Amino acid sequence: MDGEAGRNGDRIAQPWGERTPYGPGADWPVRVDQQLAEGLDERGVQRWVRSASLLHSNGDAMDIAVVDGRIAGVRGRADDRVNRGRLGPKDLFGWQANASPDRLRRPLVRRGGELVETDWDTAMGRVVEQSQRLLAEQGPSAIGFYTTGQLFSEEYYTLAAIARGAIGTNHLDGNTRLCTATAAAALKETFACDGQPGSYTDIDHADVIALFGHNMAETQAVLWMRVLDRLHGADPPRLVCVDPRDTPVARAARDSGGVHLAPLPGTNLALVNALLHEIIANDRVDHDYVEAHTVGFAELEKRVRDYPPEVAGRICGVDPERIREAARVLGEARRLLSTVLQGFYQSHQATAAAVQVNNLNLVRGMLGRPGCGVLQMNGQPTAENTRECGADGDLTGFRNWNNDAHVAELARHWNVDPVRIPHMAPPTHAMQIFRYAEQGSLRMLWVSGTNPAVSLPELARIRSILAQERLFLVVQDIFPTETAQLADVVLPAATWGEKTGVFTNADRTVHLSEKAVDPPGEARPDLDIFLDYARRMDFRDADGHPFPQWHDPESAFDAWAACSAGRPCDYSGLSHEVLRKAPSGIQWPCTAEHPEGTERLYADGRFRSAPDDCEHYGRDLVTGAPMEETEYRALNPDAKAILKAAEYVPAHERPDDEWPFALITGRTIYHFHTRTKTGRAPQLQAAAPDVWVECAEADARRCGLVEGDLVDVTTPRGAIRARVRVGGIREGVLFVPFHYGYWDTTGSGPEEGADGAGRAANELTPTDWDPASKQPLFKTAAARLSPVGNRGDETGADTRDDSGGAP
Ligand SMILES: Nc1nc2c(c(=O)[nH]1)N[C@H]1C(S)=C(S)[C@@H](COP(=O)(O)OP(=O)(O)OC[C@H]3O[C@@H](n4cnc5c(=O)[nH]c(N)nc54)[C@H](O)[C@@H]3O)O[C@H]1N2
Ligand SMILES: Nc1nc2c(c(=O)[nH]1)N[C@H]1C(S)=C(S)[C@@H](COP(=O)(O)OP(=O)(O)OC[C@H]3O[C@@H](n4cnc5c(=O)[nH]c(N)nc54)[C@H](O)[C@@H]3O)O[C@H]1N2
Ligand SMILES: [Mo]
Repeated sequence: MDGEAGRNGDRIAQPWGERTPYGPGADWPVRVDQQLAEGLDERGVQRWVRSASLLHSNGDAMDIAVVDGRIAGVRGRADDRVNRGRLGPKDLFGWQANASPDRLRRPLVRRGGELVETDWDTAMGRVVEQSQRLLAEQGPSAIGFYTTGQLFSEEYYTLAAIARGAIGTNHLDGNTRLCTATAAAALKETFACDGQPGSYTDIDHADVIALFGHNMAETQAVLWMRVLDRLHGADPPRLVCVDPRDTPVARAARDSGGVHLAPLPGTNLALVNALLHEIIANDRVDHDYVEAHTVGFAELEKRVRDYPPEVAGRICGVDPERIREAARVLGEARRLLSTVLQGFYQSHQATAAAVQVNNLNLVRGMLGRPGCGVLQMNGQPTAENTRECGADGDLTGFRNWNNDAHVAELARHWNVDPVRIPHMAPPTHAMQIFRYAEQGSLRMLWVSGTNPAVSLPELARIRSILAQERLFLVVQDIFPTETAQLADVVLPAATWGEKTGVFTNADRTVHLSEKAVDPPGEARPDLDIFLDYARRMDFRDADGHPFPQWHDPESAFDAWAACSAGRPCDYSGLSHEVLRKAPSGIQWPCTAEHPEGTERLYADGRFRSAPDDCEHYGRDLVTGAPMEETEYRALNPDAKAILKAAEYVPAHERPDDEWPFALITGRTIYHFHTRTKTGRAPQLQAAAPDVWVECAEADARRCGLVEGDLVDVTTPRGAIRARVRVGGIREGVLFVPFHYGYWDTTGSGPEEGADGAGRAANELTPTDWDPASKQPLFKTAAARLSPVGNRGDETGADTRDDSGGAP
């Protein structure tokens, strides 16, 4: 399928394609990427249907090619502000998974221990019967929902209304807890409200771009193309990269005259505190900005005094001179763009460390102007919408669950009694929902659009929770996943390209994704499934009308837009029709007064942090203890940004004699998560067919290992077997990609890792989370490496040696 049908060369070997250099302040040139089915050329395409990318949070606008009612390829949209026509490898090839022969086509129910096909009436009948029984016997707390960052706004808004407004359970969260909970928490701590301050166009203007625990080259390939094009153009920016691995970002940072810092995993906070120490000690502070727009500077100054580069250098295992050098680059920046992602978010002091990045930009006065911004990144395509719509631990519309006026306002939108909406305690976070299921108080769990039997930590425990007899497990997915195997009822969903809805990327750009083809078999859009459940449950609003009051994507969107009006994530200027006609995606807030949307938040130095307006009163960053309303009023009466400081504390699990390595986990450019889609796209699967473990050359030598050797990686939770990749990581650290579960994506059935052993990284990870955001620690564990004594062969495509497009 590559070659003729794809423009722009072999995008497996050259993931970022050709360079289109540009200089500061110029428009990013257009480059249209396209991939069509083998033998098809453009003239054969019958229809192009508008959509955007679905295998990351970048929001690349694309059109879906349709031939004879089937998806036959994709093309980037030249007009769009996000990608100017470009697509990454996952989007160029991933669409093939839609037509995979093992898509779920009919509902399944468990009968005599086996999952068997059935009709919708039978499957939904079981779900309704269980719900009604549990509501009668135990009340709403017996029921929980665990959803995703991969559905559409309309679907999340509906699910939130059903869970909180109709059932009245507090147990609703998204896999966004594993993903962007810390992004949201860090924004809430600094700005007292979620909402991405920066814009992707900041890349066009920045003279320094700092990436904190963010392997943008592999995880937001199109945004990285934008950075590469700046690096190849006139007056290029310098990069700062903070990552224990030698990623393409790290290499580009060194080549740009910037700095790569490779701290020991779990020491980010000490490192950023030292950067702040240097910036304050050398008076690189914008005192006017700090004075006019922030509170908390004195405390921050005092706190970071304890972190001179020598101290942080010892904690992080980094040369203090490198820390000084990085602080100089950040301190001399005229336009500083900072980005943060999982290397910071999936750690024990996640929120504390991510907040210090906000502090860096605030003390330098670098916010709300072109090139000056913070991107507390998202990961999943619609994680932003999960948060906005409140299908996670947030109240719909960035409302404050702890503010009765906000709850009442939401109740008015839904036309339900405010007491029905749980708000006496913070919404239950996902790790706690699983704990309740383990302990037996939660008896029904409805999982939609996520595969926790591969993606949650400590899988042996997760499997035993999900497999319990007493837990009624509903799984709504498009494939027979590891999680679906454990379900009592499996509901077959339609997915991207088969249903219509709205989604929003990491820089608040809203796109409409339209239905291009019919879903397979009896599969139905998630929205239809949720609404069908509501009707069968006969939920009613205060006037006795069926609740939710909406019935299709368009009416659901309009209800959501109305509910968001006046809140920071204001969609009131948007509709399906507006988005269908707009040449490009539009950034919220978008209102009648600002129909073009809003490029940057807080450009006027005004925040949504007034005590009556804010989404959250904040927490103690070290313990996670929530602040009271009165404390918040005293701290921030004038709606400023908050500079919050925190001391470094070591991770709970650190390497020792028995477990000598620090284990981190993450991603490769070719796969998305548990590979349910990318594992079914032949080019992507061939590029990275099986799990591997990355280790430093010195460590390999010490263990007597060479490239391709088979090893067991063991932690106190479990073991996996993988082939060794040597190099590209700091000594003492191991990296395992988390994409590989046991279910075969190419045929249909169980498949195991090299040599028959387990291969999911989460067999190894601990049940532990950041106290503020409650995000699990996928990047902190202590591990052991033992050779299996079987000399290996190839480990698959290797992005380390890929210089395609690298500067
Ligand atoms: N190809 C691809 N792209 C994706 C996805 C995918 O599965 N595949 N998933 C999407 C989603 S949902 C997400 S959330 C994003 C995630 O995007 P990223 O956060 O960029 O991806 P990760 O590989 O999880 O982690 C980033 C880096 O953190 C580093 N790291 C590990 N521990 C530490 C530490 O203690 N400190 C520091 N400073 N760095 C550390 C790792 O070495 C890794 O290079 O990607 C999105 N895009
Ligand atoms: N060790 C380790 N673990 C991690 C991470 C890590 O870095 N390391 N990262 C974490 C992060 S950031 C994330 S985001 C999670 C991701 O973890 P998951 O959410 O479990 O990963 P996915 O494979 O994306 O699961 C999405 C599921 O939804 C299904 N699906 C796709 N489209 C639709 C649809 O339209 N409707 C429905 N109903 N289903 C659909 C897919 O088939 C798939 O089974 O993993 C987390 N786990
Ligand atoms: Mo994520």
